[in-house]
Amino acid sequence: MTINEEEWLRDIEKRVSVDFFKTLSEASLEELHYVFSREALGLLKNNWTNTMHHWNKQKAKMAYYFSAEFLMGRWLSNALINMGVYEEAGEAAQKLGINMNALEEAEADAGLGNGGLGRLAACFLDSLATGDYPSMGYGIRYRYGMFEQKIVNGYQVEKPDNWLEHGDVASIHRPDEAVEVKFWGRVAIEKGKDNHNYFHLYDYESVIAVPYDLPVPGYNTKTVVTLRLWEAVSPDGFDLDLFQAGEYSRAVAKEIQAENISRVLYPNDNTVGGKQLRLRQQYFFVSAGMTDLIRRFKKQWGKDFSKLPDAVAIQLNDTHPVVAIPELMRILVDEEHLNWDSAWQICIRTFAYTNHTLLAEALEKWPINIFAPLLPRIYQIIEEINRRFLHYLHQIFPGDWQRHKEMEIISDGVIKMAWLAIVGSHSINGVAELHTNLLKTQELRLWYELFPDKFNNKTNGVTQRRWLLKANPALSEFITKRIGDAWIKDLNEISKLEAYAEDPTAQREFLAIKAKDKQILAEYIARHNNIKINTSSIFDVQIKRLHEYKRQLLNALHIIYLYQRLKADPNYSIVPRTFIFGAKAASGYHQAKLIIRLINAIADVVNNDPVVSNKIKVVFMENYRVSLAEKIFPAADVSEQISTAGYEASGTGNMKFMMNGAITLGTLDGANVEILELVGHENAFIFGLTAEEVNQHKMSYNPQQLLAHDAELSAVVEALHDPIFATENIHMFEPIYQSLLFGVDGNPPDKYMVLKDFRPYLSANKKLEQAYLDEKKWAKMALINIARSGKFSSDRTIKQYADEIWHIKPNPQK
Ligand code: B1H
Repeated sequence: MTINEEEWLRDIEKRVSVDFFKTLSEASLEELHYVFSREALGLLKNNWTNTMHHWNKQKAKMAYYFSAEFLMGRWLSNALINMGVYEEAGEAAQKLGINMNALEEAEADAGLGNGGLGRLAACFLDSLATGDYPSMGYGIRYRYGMFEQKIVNGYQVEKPDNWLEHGDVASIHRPDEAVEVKFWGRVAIEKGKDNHNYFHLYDYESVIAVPYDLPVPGYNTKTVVTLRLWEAVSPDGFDLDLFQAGEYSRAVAKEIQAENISRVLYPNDNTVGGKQLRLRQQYFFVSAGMTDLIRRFKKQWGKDFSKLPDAVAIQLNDTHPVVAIPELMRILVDEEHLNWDSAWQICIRTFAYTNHTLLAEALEKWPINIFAPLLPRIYQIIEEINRRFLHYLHQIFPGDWQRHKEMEIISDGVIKMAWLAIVGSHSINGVAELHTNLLKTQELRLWYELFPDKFNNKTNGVTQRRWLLKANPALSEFITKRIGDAWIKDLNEISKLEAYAEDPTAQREFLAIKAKDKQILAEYIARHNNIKINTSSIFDVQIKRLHEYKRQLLNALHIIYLYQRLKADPNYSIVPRTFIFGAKAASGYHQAKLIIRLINAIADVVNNDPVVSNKIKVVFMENYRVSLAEKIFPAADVSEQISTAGYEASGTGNMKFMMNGAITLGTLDGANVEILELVGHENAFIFGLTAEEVNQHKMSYNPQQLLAHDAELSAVVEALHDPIFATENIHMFEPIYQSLLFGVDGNPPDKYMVLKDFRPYLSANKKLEQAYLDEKKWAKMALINIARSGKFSSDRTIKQYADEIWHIKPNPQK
């Protein structure tokens, strides 16, 4: 694709005038960004409509990705890059006296997700479009996304994320395609002429789901995939009579109730809150999406629903959209009058479920007393699914009551959404080899015994187009100069870079690029944190959600250790290091928030100590998000992936670091295991307990005993009570101290084995420092990591989903 610069400039000027009644010089950066984005939309308009027409005409089998989260980040630059007009658009902007960078910075992130799970969905859309796969995403258009994080006196403070403040830059509002979603009400049974029972809902409350379509253009292809996000609106606005009577709050109460459904993203990562509004969100977008895709199916196939599994594949991103299974049953049985057995076979063949976590607190279990009144017919259907399933189980394992009890979909007053997902799908996948194996042998062992053929692995991936090509232009150019640009669409090509791993020119050039990227980040940190950092120090980075299992605390305790050593002996030999953190804690997760406070306390002490601050610095970067991540990954030397083994299902940041030439300092957890398999122990720093050892130690581990034999570690832990760090009062970090030594909230002491892994972590850190001193060796390690990162493209992941689960084929327009 190319753009006609003159035309483009004229259009921009016209749009500014028509949309904002301003001249170019009067327009704000946000307004200019808006018109640029709408202009970019205009560029892909034909490809977009033709993509859908083409697939419709061909009756191509479609994959639908249902997800409560799509963490898209910014749209404009990636769209321009994928369309191949980024440079031309930049030049056009320059002619208007606007810097493309400044324009980009005016765009708010679409932060409609929490972390890895939501970002994975966004990477998948990029890979689906680039791979020409007939597909679509369905989700929720949250009015407020992931909260904005401020750090005030070292504490996290949350502000609403008003991402639509300056308008919706890239999506198309389609009220004419709105659908109705029904909540509450009662179920009526009617005998039909055929003597069958027919069910329908009455006295229900309607909410209207209005779609907004966001185009995701593929790289160097005409394919444009649609992400359809639903907004909730009230069917009849507000109550005019009450309003006339002066009862303003009551007049709008119903409207607000409806709109609350898509008001805000729940900021929980790897935990569930069990709130009724969350269930309303789930059913809302799932029901709207199902209605929408059935409508599309019928246009092509009429009422021949036996064709549904050949026309449609639905991927359920974790259990959040699992009500889709009983919802499809409801549509097929109640509305389309199929018999139960045929409908059920269609369901199983249509759905596939991805599990993203082994954490118990993330498993969704809906209390019947919340679920049944809100979705009475859906509840009945789940009861029937459960009844039939137990009957089946009884035939396979007669008399094995213990097993039946553990596998019941409804028991102890709750509905187990993961069980429903497994029973109602033909595919269940984990997101990394280790994770899938743990599912099979532990968490889902009974299910694996029952349905071994349903289980499979799909190791996660990330799109190299955002995380390398866009985020790190200098490194991208370095790569393309040597091996050509085929890696942009086929990351396996990047293995050709390995020929340069020992090439002195390549090594020197790589180090120069890394130095430059570090300089850029250092300037950002100087501006935002007012901290001056040493750009030749090791940039050691841990950026991810804050969770105890991810063990930011281990990293923090290591810094306290270094501080104490340096204080005791100013000549203690250490390679200068900058510890960089970025993390949001769920608003209700007190322990996680306190760890943020601790990191900031350590930063204050370390950065202001005249001796220590020459050797180490600590930076906590506020409001970690996709656009900030794009600035950090290129500048990293070290990738901290230090979760307690067995807890991080996969991780995807680990892959982004690898592509950008950072070396993994990590445990044998999630996809780290697969990174290690590829690069070997010579090119990664691996330490700590294995998942198996973590399990074995669970019963016997006693951190107090461990501290009794380790005076240095003991001093590190005691620092939590030291007024040097605990400046407000010496008890401020008591909950962290308690959790390490005694356990809190019914958890065992040091549940995540931070202290157990401390010494091994220390040794790995020492080795890493030594390796860093040898520049050439380090450059070689980094280049090998980049060259072997091909596996971790989401293009590979999507191809596996397409070939092995969805059975769909690339289908580009001619
Ligand atoms: C992951 C979640 C998650 N796993 C519940 N589970 C949520 C669970 O709002 N909720 O209720 C939100 C998110 N997120 C992550 O998925 C894993 O921890 C990562 O290891 C993995 O890389 C990522 C993508 O598979």
